[in-house]
Amino acid sequence: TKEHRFAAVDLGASSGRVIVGEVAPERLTLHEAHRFPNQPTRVLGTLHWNIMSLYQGVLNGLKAAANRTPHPLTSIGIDTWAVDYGLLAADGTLLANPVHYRDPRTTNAPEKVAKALSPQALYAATGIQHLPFNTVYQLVSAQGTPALAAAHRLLLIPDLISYWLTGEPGTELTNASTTQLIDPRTRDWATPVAQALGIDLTLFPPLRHPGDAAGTLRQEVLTETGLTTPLPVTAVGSHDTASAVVGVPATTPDFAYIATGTWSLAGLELDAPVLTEASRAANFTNELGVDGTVRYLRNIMGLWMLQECVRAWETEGARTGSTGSTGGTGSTGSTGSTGSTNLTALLQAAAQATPLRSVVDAGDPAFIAPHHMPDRIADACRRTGQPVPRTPAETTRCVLDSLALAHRRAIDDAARLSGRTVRTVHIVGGGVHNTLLCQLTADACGLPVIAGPAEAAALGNVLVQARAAGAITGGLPELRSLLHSTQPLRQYEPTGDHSAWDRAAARLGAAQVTRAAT
Ligand code: LFR
Repeated sequence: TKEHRFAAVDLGASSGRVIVGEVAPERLTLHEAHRFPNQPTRVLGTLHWNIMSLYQGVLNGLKAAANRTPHPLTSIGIDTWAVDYGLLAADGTLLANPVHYRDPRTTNAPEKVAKALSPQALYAATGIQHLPFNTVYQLVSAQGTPALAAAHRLLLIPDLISYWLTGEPGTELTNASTTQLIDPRTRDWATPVAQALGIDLTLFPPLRHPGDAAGTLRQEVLTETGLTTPLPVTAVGSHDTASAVVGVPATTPDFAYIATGTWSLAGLELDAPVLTEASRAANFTNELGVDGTVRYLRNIMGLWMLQECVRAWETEGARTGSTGSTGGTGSTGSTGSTGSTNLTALLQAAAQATPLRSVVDAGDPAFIAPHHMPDRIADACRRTGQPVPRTPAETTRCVLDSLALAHRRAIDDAARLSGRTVRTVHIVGGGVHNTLLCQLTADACGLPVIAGPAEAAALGNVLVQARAAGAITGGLPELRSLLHSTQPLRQYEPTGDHSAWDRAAARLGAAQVTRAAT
């Protein structure tokens, strides 16, 4: 049988990668062609993505992919984080460097938006959870700026990369849903929302769906990368979380998933949105998925909290001349940090630390912004009358216990609000490497956890391309069963005293304010 090769471009908040997937019926293997750091830069007070450097990383990755194999690639797919965008002039020029969703420019936007449209009406129309950085808030904050005034077109980040590669503009649906400008029932633009907020929907090029053709590589890209034949780009679930959920190796329908990385996205796959007031109050989102599905989930801070702690300890270590209190050097693995902290040693020490000594609300937007993470965690412990962690190991344990607790809460809430039963929890993404987090999640949920694959987003990206090219057939269950039979997975059984998690949750009780309502 014929083997096909697909390049998955997967850009995450801490690194980008180009991964080649080799696909034949019953076979699926991944090779990482190139990985590069994603480092945002603050300029004159605004936090920006280094979009040109990311694009160069994509070109280098495609070149590495072309060199890796004498066999031609069948197509390329692109997925990245959500909500952010570039503005283009009529001639296609990028008018401003895209702003990072962690930039605080949207701080006052929710209040402004609420004056035009109540949070209830906005949720009923879009089903999207309140996150201060949703594209609607970014656009409302940008109103009156020269770049937006001059803009002819808006491209979400994966669509921008795709446009630069092919010259063909489009708006991929799964990611478009994170703008908070899509109606999840019609899976089309929520025109009344845009009108109420003064957002010009004609800025967005027409919608594309995962599996649609999205153009072919421009000659300049072929020259730059050494790729020879005309090569198509295929739209995939261009929101990384959409691709990661395709990459969940579930074999039964009663599963919950946690897509881990910088964020933990925990919830269920549904076939219709839940737009109830209870769902809004619990701040659940209805992002659109591949094949008509809905990603019913809540955003939890994720490994960002640990990455930021490690960054703070390393800065402190550099200042005091020590190598950090965990000592030694080594790989920091999936935290994405490249400093001197030995993450393995830190996680071992955290595993030995007192369980559930203190927990914080890992859904609290107070943890979104960069800097001072250990201090913010200490403050949260103090505010809730819990002991303040004294060492990096204790802080790490606090973060992982808190993430596990938030995973459990999100899965319980999602099941209750959608009337579904959960029997298995799948963890995919970078957090799969964090065995302590996986075990704590199994313990907190009181359910078996199946961990893997770590590169779920790239796999979901490859699978959607492979199906569009006719290399494989079937719906999500068939794609997932291919993952189940080809990818290494690890199962964690729940251990320990389950009631300890109930008591820890109770300590947070009142602190876990209902985000949507505030
Ligand atoms: C994960 C992710 C989340 C989104 C956040 C910001 O990488 O895409 O789904 O809420 O990043 O875009």
